Amino acid sequence: MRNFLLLASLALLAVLVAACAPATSAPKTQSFELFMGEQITIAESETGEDEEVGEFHRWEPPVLVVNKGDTIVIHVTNPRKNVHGFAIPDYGVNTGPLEPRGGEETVQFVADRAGVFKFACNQPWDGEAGICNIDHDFMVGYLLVLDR
Ligand SMILES: [Cu+2]
Repeated sequence: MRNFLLLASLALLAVLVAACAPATSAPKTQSFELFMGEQITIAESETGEDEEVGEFHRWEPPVLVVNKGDTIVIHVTNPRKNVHGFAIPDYGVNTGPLEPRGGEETVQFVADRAGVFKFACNQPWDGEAGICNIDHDFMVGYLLVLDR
């Protein structure tokens, strides 16, 4: 009886370990909706009134997590008033310029290398031309490609 309980316990433990182990599923297609977000910052002025002191931009969502081997489809939109663009240089992904107020592009690629890959705006700031914004260098995010 004692041996039976021991074997039953070991079998249960094996089932639990298998259930908790990371899934090794087949590569799949993962789709994302990404856009250039904007946050307006308000602060109290010297007169005590609230005033806008800045606008900050970043990609939303700022982090994408996928598995190595997955096909990644990213639909990128630009709802902002200036031109922006999306690029993942390490993967050779680049939308080119996205027109203000609704420019969009879809990129697709296979995440064939694991690691952390930065994505960014590909349109350097030019205030007079209405391209990007002064906080261009902060318009970054990260693609995390998990090894299987
Ligand atoms: Cu930009």
